[in-house]
Amino acid sequence: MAGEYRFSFGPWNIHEGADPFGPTVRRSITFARKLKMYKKLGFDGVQFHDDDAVPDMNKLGPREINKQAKEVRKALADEGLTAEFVAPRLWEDPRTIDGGYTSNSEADRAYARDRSRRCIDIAAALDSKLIVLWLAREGTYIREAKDSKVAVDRLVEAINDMLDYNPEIKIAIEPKPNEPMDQAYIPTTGHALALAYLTKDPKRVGVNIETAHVILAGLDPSDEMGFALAYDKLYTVHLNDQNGLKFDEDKSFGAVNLRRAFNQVRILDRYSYGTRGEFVGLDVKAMRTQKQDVATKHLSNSRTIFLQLVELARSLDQGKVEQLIARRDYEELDMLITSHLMGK
Ligand code: 3MF
Ligand code: MG
Repeated sequence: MAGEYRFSFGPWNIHEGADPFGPTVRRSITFARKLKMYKKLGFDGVQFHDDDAVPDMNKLGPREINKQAKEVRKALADEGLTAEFVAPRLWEDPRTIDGGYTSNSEADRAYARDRSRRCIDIAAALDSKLIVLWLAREGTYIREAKDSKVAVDRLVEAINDMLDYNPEIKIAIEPKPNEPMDQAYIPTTGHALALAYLTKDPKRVGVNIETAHVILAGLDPSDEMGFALAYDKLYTVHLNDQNGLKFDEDKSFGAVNLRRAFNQVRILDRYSYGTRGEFVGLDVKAMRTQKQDVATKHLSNSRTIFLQLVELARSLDQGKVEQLIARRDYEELDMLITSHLMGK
């Protein structure tokens, strides 16, 4: 059944290995060289931050931004690749140190909204209609620093501004409960979808669910996906894995908990995820210990695991599952799933 799904990742998923406690351990690979790796690794889609496509965009006017983005579009076409989404990178600028859309400073909020419009321009130039909003610093280190009610009003205002700016785009909010902030304002799928319904065009606002972020919130990734699917709002996913409540690890998909990965694949496959053009997106990092020449295995391995789990989801004896559910024999169902995952 391989080939039914299309996979994507972002250029930041091939990286130099720096962490908060140590410098880079691998050489940088240029964006042009990364593009050449996509197809070989089995990927058709490229996820972008706005400045992955147009570096130094803050120094450029709209015309020059558009010109550079068009060049990237050409480079993608030459490789047979599609731009899946563009995300405004709002968390690195000094003006967004305390959040962009929810900053207490009017001037800084204006910057965040302006940058988001430029991001939308880049998406249009790349022929993508999807904007991902990871609300990195839209939260606080201490409760008293911002007003949480006002923060939500401001998030709605910012999203409305984007929806007005380009009537073609859809926005996928990527919830995450913490890191870099102590508390994020939009920590879960439920928060993101509730926010969507406060905007002026809820039909165009959905979610990007990342496995690790859900685990950090103490929730189950496949249940969060089911929630979004019930609302028809699962615009994309960031599959990876996470070993409990620590820093955001972005491990290879299925590397920590195969059964949890199986259940994500099972719900996606059951509800025909991907058949309306959605990509299976990965957001995975190579281990810091990985050597240069083998530092893309986390990507191809995650894809392989996904496809193997699709086979397992489809070969599960569904009749047996239903029988056991009818009998309420969940102990036996538990055993059936574990045995199936062990190939027994
Ligand atoms: C952070 C993330 C981000 C987002 C990316 C695209 C750097 O935990 O997951 O990756 O996925 O910014 O929105
Ligand atoms: Mg992510």
